[in-house]
Amino acid sequence: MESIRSMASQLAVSPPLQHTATQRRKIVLYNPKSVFFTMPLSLVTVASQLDPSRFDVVIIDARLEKDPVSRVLAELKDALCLGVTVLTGAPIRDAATLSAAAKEHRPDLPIVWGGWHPSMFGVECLEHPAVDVTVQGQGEATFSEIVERLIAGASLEGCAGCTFRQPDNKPRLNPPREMQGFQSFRPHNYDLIDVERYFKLKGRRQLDYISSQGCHFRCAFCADPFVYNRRWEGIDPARMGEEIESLWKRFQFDDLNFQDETFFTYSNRVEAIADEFISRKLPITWAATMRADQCFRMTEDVFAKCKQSGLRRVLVGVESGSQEMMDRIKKDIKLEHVFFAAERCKKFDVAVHFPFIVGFPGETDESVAASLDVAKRLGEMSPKFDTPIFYFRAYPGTEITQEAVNAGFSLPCDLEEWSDFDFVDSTGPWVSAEKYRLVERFKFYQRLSQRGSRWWQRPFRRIARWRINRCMFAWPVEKAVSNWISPPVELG
Ligand code: B12
Ligand code: SF4
Repeated sequence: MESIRSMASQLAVSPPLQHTATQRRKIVLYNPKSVFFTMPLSLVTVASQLDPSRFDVVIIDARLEKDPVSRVLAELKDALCLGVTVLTGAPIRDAATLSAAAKEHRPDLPIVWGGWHPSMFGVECLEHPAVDVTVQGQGEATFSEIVERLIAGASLEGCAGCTFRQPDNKPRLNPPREMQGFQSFRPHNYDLIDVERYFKLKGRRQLDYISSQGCHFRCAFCADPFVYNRRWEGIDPARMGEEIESLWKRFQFDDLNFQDETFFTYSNRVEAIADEFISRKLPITWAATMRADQCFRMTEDVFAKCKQSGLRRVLVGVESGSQEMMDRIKKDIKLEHVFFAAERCKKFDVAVHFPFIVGFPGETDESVAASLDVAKRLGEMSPKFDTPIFYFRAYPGTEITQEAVNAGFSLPCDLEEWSDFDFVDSTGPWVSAEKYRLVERFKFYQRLSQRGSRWWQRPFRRIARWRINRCMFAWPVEKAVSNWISPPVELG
């Protein structure tokens, strides 16, 4: 890939295309390559806000295309602008390459980046010579205004929630846009994506849906408090019931996967949503994210209603098995809440993902050991519980990352370095080789003891359980055998 840095030096901005007021406009939106086949809801939400009687929106998802760049270029001929959604890490590289190709093809085309990375690095993203505008935070209203200004040939000066390149190439940061009630936006238009293709790629008829944005909490490892200012906005249950029923009639999905950061924010809202599903007799299951303290505060009756309405699985972030570490990362959850949630989910036969994070800056061996111990105890409670363990990465926009920077840790300094900053198989500098080995072996034996169902794994399951119980991972011959029979997949 051509160096992003060298391209930055050739920076030149062309004025946006001038269009007549009555012409129907085409907008092209791009979702970079990534792992998993979650539907590109970021683009669907932004695009749904544009009046369909005035705009033709084309969403191109790199995950669905053999040659995404050619596909985008073919759509650009008469487009008003190109919008790209950008997460931190590898998606930046794809977004940068695509944007450079688009600009070369249509030098007059305004290119807008939105999403989590440009929300935190609005000015820095403009170092890429092809990027003209970046959007910070919620994108619906900001993008609509950008589009209207492009049609009018007006400057983006004062357009809240975005940063843009001025004619002299200097970035201009506009004031932030006040977060708007999610309810006030148009319903999400799933006609903009090929829903059946996602079902096929996921291997199940599972619809992704977002019912709220933001979060009231303050976890020090999460960027949400920075991007959404601890605000939360959700769609009303009645509207959700109507929307989801009509989506079900069209797509006949059997599972609904809520992508909300904190779906269970208000217990009365969750109860009303469950009532909607029950009264409409929707034959679906659903999954969502829930904090352990939210489960603790929720009455058993409401939880029972959730189960009755199809609740299949929740994701409950534990993060650490050490209360001291939980307090340091401002999780505002007690370990008792975690076990309370586990007992309740077990009682109602609801599956749980309990993710952990190890390797926070300065984390002690005892704290890591406490996390492994809690992961072990939760894993033993139900075959429907799993406890994935991730390593802390200094994602931008978080308090812990800021503390690490203050203590001398250097973050990537440009887009190219941020493109290499990814979660796959990587740890931060706070995890020693020894700690890494311990955690990886724990993960291997826990997986083997809980889910090792292949013929050659079965005899090893008891040994794996014995090892987990005693935390004895020396001479991992089972791991060597496993790697020999079924070599780990290399991520390309
Ligand atoms: C689905 C999802 C994914 C999917 C990606 C889907 C895709 N687009 O390809 C997958 C599973 C691949 C994924 C992976 C990861 N994810 Co993820 N993911 C999510 C999740 C749960 C939902 C995203 C979504 O659809 N949101 C709904 C839409 C409506 O909200 P939105 O994306 O914020 O979009 C709004 C604005 O950002 C803006 N906007 C967004 N795009 C655009 C584009 C334009 C042109 C404009 C104008 C505006 C705009 O407007 C939108 C509407 O208001 C979010 C949490 C969340 N609820 O947002 C985390 C989240 C985005 N993921 C996150 C993380 C940390 C990860 C992982 C590192 C997790 C891990 N440890 O494995 C990986 C790695 C990502 C990578 N580098 O490849 C972080 C953010 C990281 C970051 N700085 O970029 C989030 C916020 C979770 C969190 N709180 O930590 N993820
Ligand atoms: S980790 Fe979850 S609960 Fe904590 S601030 Fe982020 S979104 Fe909110």
